[in-house]
Amino acid sequence: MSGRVALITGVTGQDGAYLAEHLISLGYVVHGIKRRSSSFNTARVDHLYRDPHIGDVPFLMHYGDMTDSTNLIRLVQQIKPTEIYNLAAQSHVGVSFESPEYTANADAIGVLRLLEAIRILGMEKEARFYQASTSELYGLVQEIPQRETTPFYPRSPYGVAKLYGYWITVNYREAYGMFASNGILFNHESPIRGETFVTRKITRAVARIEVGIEDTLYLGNLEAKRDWGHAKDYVEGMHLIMQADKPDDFVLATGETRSVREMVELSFKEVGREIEWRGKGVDETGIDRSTGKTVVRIDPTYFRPTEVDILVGDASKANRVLGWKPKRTFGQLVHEMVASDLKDARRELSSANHKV
Ligand code: NDP
Ligand code: GDR
Repeated sequence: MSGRVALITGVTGQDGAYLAEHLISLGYVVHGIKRRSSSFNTARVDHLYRDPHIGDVPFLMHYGDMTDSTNLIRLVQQIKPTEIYNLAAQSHVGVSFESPEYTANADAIGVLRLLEAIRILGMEKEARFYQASTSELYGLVQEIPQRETTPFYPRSPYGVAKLYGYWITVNYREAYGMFASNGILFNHESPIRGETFVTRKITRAVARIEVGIEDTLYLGNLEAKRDWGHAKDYVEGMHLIMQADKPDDFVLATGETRSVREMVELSFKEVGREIEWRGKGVDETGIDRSTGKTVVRIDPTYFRPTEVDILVGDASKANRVLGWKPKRTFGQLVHEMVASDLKDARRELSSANHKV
């Protein structure tokens, strides 16, 4: 279908990159907002880029920032998107305890800025709006599994900022009749997941230990449980949320939960290593059975002042209304992530050997 123009904030992130790819494959023209940086920050979307000087291209990028209202207004005015996906955020829960004010500015007020841009330009009926809401809204356990009706109890500055983003999206839908929807997405991962989120941190360390670049993986809370899905499945869900007959809020999740400890064990298993746990608390270690070497240690700096113990989502509403369900299994996800990190680690090792 022609005439479909998407604007994605946070296009340089994991979800932004997969979503841009998905929308381009569906025939959209995709505009992405990237932040100015002193070094390159577009690695995840470079393969989508074509030189606009050579004619019409389906993917364009613009400088912008969620903390800059005038910039957002100007971009929405220029691009005239039919669908806006607001994925930009300071998305690291741990970092939000270090930078709570910035997190609130980008993740809470940033949502308001974008909604106001649509309203100021009188585009309430032209542009659909998607807000990247999160299972972190549930925080302290109120109900298992968590669904759209489960009460929120965020446990971090990130979660609290996202709570504002969720409700201001609902409010603009009710107050101004906008097509504004929340996707309440549970954790989703992939080979291009940021290196400091726990799944990628684990698969990357496993690969680097396997090829001999590193010897120890340092982690925080091993007992936290998460509902981990594959990011590619979730960006398809985002698009379906925007094609629904009416705006609404949807949980996207797999319905399965696993601990960080299980994630560690499974990832090492991918390279043929079995982990045995010894000690307790911060003295706990993970030993590689075949070599007797310590490969996992606890570092208290990775513990959070307030933790979310367990997340497991019920996505039956998304399945019923949108026909969405995840296609990829957790086992496939871990396999894909370890394989990709092994490739990177081997490449790094061989380029280091060439330099010697
Ligand atoms: P990433 O951290 O990979 O990407 C975040 C994106 O936002 C990056 O493009 C980043 O730019 C950009 N960004 C950050 N701050 C600003 C700012 N002030 N102005 C403009 N852009 C900014 O996150 P994900 O792709 O994993 O997640 C996408 C969204 O979904 C986020 O809002 C996240 O909070 C939310 N979410 C994610 C889940 C997950 O499991 N992945 C689950 C539920 C919700 P740069 O590349 O320059 O850093
Ligand atoms: P999360 O993801 O906080 O769920 O937020 P993350 O992978 O950071 O943490 C998951 C769990 O692992 C525990 N953990 C560690 N986490 C990190 N990052 N590093 C460690 O060394 C470590 N050790 C243990 C954490 O304490 C936590 O319990 C992600 C983000 O993508 C959010 O933007 C998104 O909204 C939610 O998922 C759903």
